[in-house]
Amino acid sequence: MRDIITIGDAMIAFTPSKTGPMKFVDSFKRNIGGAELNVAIGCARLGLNAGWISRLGNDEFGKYIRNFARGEGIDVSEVELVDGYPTSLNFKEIMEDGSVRTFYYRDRSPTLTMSPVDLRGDYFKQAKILHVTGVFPAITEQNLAIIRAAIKLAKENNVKIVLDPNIRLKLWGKEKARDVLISFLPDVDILLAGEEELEIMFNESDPHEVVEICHPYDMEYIVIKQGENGSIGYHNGEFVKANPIPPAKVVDTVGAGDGFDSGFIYGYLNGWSLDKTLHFANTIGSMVVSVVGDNEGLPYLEDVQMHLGELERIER
Ligand code: KDG
Repeated sequence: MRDIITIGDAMIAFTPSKTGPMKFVDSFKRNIGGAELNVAIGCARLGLNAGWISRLGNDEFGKYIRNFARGEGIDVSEVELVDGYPTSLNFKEIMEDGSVRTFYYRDRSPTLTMSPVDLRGDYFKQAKILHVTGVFPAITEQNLAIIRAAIKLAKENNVKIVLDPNIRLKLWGKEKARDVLISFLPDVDILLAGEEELEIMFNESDPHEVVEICHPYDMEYIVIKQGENGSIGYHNGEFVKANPIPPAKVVDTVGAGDGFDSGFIYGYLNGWSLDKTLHFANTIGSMVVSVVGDNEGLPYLEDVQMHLGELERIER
C-alpha cells in the first residue's frame, strides 16, 4: 500500500551562485524542482511510501531526475523517459531578502506525451492519498484532463484527495485558476492553501469566511498556510491556530509550502490531532526556508524531531 501518490512535471532548477538580478548571475548550480515531486520527496524523507507519476525527457537531465527520485525512495514505476521532449528547466533569481522569481523553460514538457488513459487504476487502488496541486493542470488542457481523470480514479477507489492550489500566475491567469481549482473542490478531502491563493479563489482569506464559503464542499480539513504567521486549520467544526516557528534564517522560500504539505500528510496519516499536525507542518516549512533549493531543505523525520527537541542532537 502506498501512503501518497502525486502527478506532476519536474524540472532541473538552476540555482544562482549569488543573490541579485538573474541577468547579472553568471553561474548556476543544478538542482531539481517541481512542486509535486517536492511533496513526494518530503513525504519519503519522513518515512512515508510515496509514488510519483510523470514523464521526463530521455536525456541526461531526465535520467538524473528519475535516479534522484528513486534514490529518495520514491516509487518511479509510473515515470517514463520519452524521446523528442527535453526535460523541463527553470532558473531562479534569489534576492538578498530570500525572495525568489522563477523563469520557466517548460513549454515542451515531456508530460505533454501523457494522457488520461495512461493512469492505471491499479496504481490508485493501492494508495491512501492522491496529492494534486494547481501547477500541473495550469500547464496544458491535457494536464487538466489528466488531473480530472486522476481525481475520478481516486474517488472510485476511496483514496483521499489533498489539494494544494499552488497558483503560479506565470502559468495561468487568475480567472482560469479560480474556475479550475473551485471545480476540484467537491472531490477534495483536505485543502492546504496559502492566503494569497484563497484571495484568488474566493476573494477572501479570513478563516471563518473561507470555511463558510467551503461549507457546501464538506471537506474533512481546511488549512490556511499563513507563512511567517503560522497556519490555521479547521476540522469537525473547530478552528486550531498553530503559531509560526521562526526559521534560523530565510535564504530561499521556494518549497516551504511543499514541505508543509508533507508534514501535514504525515500527521494526518498517523492520526495526530490537528494541533500537533499543524505544528509539525509549520516546523518543516520553517526548516525548508533556511536552505537554498526547492527540496534540499526538506527534512528527514529525525531532523524534525531534533528541531522539535524530541530527539537529542549529538554533534560529535
Ligand atoms: O513549490 C515549488 C515549486 O514551485 C518549484 O519546485 C518548481 O516552480 C516550480 C513549479 O512550478 O513546479
